Amino acid sequence: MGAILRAIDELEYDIDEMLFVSGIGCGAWIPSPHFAADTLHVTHGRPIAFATGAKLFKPSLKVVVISGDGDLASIGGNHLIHAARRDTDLTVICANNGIYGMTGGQVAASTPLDARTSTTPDGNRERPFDLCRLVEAAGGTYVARYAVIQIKPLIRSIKRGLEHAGFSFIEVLSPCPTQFGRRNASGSPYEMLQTLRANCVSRRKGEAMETENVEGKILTGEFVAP
Ligand SMILES: Cc1ncc(C[n+]2csc(CCOP(=O)(O)OP(=O)(O)O)c2C)c(N)n1
Ligand SMILES: [Mg+2]
Repeated sequence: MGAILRAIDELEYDIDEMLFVSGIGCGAWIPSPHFAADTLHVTHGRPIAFATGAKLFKPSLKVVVISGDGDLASIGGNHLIHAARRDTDLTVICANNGIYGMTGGQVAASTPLDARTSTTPDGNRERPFDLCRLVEAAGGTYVARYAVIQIKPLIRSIKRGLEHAGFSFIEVLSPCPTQFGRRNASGSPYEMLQTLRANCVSRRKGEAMETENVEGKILTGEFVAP
């Protein structure tokens, strides 16, 4: 929330010319009811569909979708890939905690392999989507990933996404100590952030590293940028 508001402030956008759309989940609470702005808080999995309608109705509106990984990439995955394919002029910010947080910690399409969730008590056996690679393959024209602890690059990236005319997608790694951490011996919320920091490698560095050293790391940075 802080990064998004700072990006809007630094761009000196008029928030009255913006619309924030979210689905259902903890991530979806970021704009609504907290932003003093127009927000649509809609059906689970459908914020991109509502946002597309609003954008078509009033093209001058800056339309920003803010929601969770389950909302945008599990139930809402089809809307995500088709908006990317159409290069619809939206900015989609995905708070990825790798789990369905709000509903009790069920497995999501973004849950890491072997991670324990309430529906995978022995560990997740399904491979997760790499959200950025998915959106890139579908045709997104600005695609980036940062963790919540990479605050300056994250703000810069949100600004680029907002300024980009076309489909921009920013995945924000946002750990959930309550539903993910406590099931996976991830330590305190502070320790989860430290682990995240240790595991993030910039895309450029990652590409130059040996394969075995990149394993288990998360690549961050811009994957598609004009
Ligand atoms: C059509 C429909 N299916 C299922 C649900 C129940 N539901 C609400 S939020 C949610 C998952 C939220 O996960 P995510 O989008 O990752 O958000 P988080 O809470 O993790 O931030 C589910 C399954 C619903 N509200 N509507
Ligand atoms: Mg989630």
